[in-house]
Amino acid sequence: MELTNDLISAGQYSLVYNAFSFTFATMAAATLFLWLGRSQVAPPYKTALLISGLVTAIAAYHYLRIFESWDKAYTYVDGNLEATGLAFNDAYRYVDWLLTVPLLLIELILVMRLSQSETASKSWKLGIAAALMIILGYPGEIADDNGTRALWGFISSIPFAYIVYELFSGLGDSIKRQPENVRGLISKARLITFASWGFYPIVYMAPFVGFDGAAAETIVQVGYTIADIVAKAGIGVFIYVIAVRKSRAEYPELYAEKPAAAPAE
Ligand SMILES: *C/C=C(C)/C=C/C=C(C)/C=C/C1=C(C)CCCC1(C)C
Repeated sequence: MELTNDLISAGQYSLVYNAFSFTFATMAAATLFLWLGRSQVAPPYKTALLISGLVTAIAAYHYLRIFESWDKAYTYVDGNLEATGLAFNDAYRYVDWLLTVPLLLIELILVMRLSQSETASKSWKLGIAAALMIILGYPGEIADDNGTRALWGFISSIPFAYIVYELFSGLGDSIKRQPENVRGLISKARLITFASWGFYPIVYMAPFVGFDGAAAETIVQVGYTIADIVAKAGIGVFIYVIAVRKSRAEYPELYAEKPAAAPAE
C-alpha cells in the first residue's frame, strides 16, 4: 500500500517496528531449529526440513530489510515522529512471498512422501498457482485507489481458490494414504496452512472496511507479520514433528526412542 501522507502516530510506528524486529528473530531461530533438526529424521524427510528452513531463512532476510526500510522511513525531530521522505518499501514482502509460498506448498508435499511423479506434478501445479496468486496481488497492494486494489485482489483470488481446492481434494486423497500416526497431524498442518493463508486476503481488505491511511497501513503490516509467523515458522514445526514421527515408524531400529539404560548394579 502506498504510504499516505497523514502521518502515523508514535504508537503505530513502534508497534510495526517491534513486530518486524520480533519476526526477524523468530524466523532466524526457526531456521536454526529446522536445519539442525535434519539430523533427527530419516533421509527421505531431510529435504522437507531443508526447504522448511529455507523458507524461514528467506523470510528472516526479508524481515531484516523490511525492518531497515521502516526504520529509515521515519525519524523523530524534537520528539515528534516525522516522515523522512524515503518511502517504505513493500516490495520486499511480495518478493519474499513469491519465493516462499511455492516452497511452503512443496514442503507439505515432500513430508507426505508421495511417489516421485505425484510429488513432481503436484509441486509444479501448486507452485505455479502460488506464484500467480502473488504476482497478481501486487499491483493491487501498491495501488492508491480501492477500485484497483479490489480488482487485482479478485483476480489473485482465482489461483488462491484453486490452491485451496487442491489442498482439500487432491491432497485429501493422499492424506488418506498416510500412516495412521501422522494422518491427523498432516490434516492439522493443512488446516493451519488454509487458515493462515486465508488471513492474508482478509488483511488485504482493511482499506475496504473503513480503515484508511495510517490505521490501514498499521493493520496491514502487523496482520501480514502475524500470518507469516504462523504460516512459515509454525508450519515448519509441524513439518518437523511429522518427519520425526514418520522416521520413527518407518525406521524403528534407527530412529525409535531408546529406553534409558538401566543403572549399573
Ligand atoms: C509466507 C507467506 C505466505 C504464506 C503468503 C500467503 C499469501 C496469500 C495467501 C495472499 C493472498 C492474496 C489474495 C488471495 C488476494 C489479495 C492479494 C493477496 C496476495 C494478499
